[in-house]
Amino acid sequence: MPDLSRDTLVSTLEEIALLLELKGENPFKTRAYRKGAEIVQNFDGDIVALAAANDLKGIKGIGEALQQKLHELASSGSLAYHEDLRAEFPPTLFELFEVQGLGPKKIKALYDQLKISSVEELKEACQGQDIAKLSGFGKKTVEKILSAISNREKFADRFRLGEVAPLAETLLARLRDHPKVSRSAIAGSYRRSKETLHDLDFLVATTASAELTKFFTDFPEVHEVIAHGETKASIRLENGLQCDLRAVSNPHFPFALQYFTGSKEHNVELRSLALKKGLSLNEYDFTGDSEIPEVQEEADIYRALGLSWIAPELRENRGEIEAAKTGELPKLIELSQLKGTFHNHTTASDGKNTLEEMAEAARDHGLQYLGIADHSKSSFQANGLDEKRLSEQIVTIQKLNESFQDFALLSGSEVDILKDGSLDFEDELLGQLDYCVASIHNVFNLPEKEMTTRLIRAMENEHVTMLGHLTGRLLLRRDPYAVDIQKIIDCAAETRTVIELNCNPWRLDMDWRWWQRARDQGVLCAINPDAHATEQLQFLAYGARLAKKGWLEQGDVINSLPLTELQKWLALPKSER
Ligand code: DGT
Ligand code: CA
Ligand code: CA
Ligand code: ZN
Repeated sequence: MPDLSRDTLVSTLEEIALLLELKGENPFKTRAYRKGAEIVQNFDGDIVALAAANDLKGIKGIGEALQQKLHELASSGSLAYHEDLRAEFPPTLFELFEVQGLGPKKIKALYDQLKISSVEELKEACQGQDIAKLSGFGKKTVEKILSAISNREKFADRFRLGEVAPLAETLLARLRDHPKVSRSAIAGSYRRSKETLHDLDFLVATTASAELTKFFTDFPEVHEVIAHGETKASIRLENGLQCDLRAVSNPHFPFALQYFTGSKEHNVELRSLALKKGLSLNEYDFTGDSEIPEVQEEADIYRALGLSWIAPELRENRGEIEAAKTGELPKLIELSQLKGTFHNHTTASDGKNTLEEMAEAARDHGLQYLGIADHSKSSFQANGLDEKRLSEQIVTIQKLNESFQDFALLSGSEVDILKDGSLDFEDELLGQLDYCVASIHNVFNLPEKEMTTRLIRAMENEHVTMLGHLTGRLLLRRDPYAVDIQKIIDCAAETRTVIELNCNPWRLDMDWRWWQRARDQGVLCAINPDAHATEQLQFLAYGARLAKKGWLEQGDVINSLPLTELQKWLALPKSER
């Protein structure tokens, strides 16, 4: 079954409604699709599975025609009716759908009245006078559209780590398994675990480079061959991602791996260190007047320069070379050291799996505890729990826990931080939980000062164990909201509030660039997948990678504690943690 989300069903129906509207079709028909989208959005249950099983009969507001279309979409991953409709419009029109803040009404006005059917045309219009004639396009709106367009340009050629990782590993395995490849790796920003990437830099050691570049450009995923030479090739995949391959000899491999892992800034420092030792370092080898060190693997290069091997995540020229000189590199946290997690959802709010299913998946992952933090009542769009449902969940979890050995579910809540910094539940109820994650899910547009005060007020609550997804950013999609992160770190240190490293590949929030500082101030990190389905527990791997990038060690990460120690820690008042 195609891996298709509720969002896809909803956006497809909405798009159909809009296209019918643009065509000037009967408004009843349009309304039926729009209503359908709304019903699918709010349906209490696994609507995707029901649609795939053609089991939508009896759902009010979804007629037979719509049932069939949803079934086709959910079971095959596409819908012929939708594709045909799209084909009636210039393909560039659909770019407009990707501009943040541009809803169906506005797109229709632009298309009908100004004949705008591409982002390029929209940009021109926004810079000129014409657009002011349309109702609903005041100065502020136009500014917002222009900034959304510039965001789109900025992000156009980047990809989220989690979006490329599965494919990257598949392609790497294919190269590794080639009989004429002795070593292989993905270098570049992928190896450094950057949160977003421009391209993938594959590297192989081989004696048959021409055969390998051909093998690479013949991959079935290739959309376009950008360059194809004897030892180098570049391809673009169907999803737009560029992949480079360099084929080198086995002795050159460690040098190429070091060089193409980057970062550029790290390499500049390293080369100047080499020069001081009378060695010149490039992507092939060491040269120079000094004795040439023997190099079998990457660590030998660092050792030759008087450094311990530096984990790729740290190679951003943020003090790692100095630390490697003095033997003060951190002993980085490992995925295998995580014993549990706190921020996870179930079908009680907007998750896809039940408590039992989530618990089973967590045990399969080898975790000792799984924290359940479903949404609170203000997040009604996510079916947040009210006081009664949360109290019931606490009891259910207690009962379930009686059936486990060496494993426990923890009762938590992802409680909404309201606009003024107060919480969505009273202290009395929060006090009955094992812990609580406090997050912002609405009113994102406060000025920085107010937003910071809002978060600080939440942290000052004794029951707030940790802050969830600190800045609300969605990588390559939505900017972080305005917040003074240094002040938040100060307050976290003072109030002993943990800060989450949200591992959802869209978030990876708090940003890795802040963790070193937070750790220095004694702030603890919780690596949380924010799992909305059992398979999303795998996001922990991205969290571990980004935690490394933030220089974190086992002792900085609260969910590296084994269950019994964690329970003792949770039982302490915040001031003693
Ligand atoms: P990105 O933009 O996500 O692909 O980031 P990277 O770091 O993967 O950048 P990329 O693919 O352009 O190059 C991979 C590595 O190769 C880079 O991190 C360092 C090295 N490199 C590439 N070009 C240069 C250069 O002109 N000078 C130096 N020193 N290093 C370079
Ligand atoms: Ca790259
Ligand atoms: Ca590259
Ligand atoms: Zn959340």
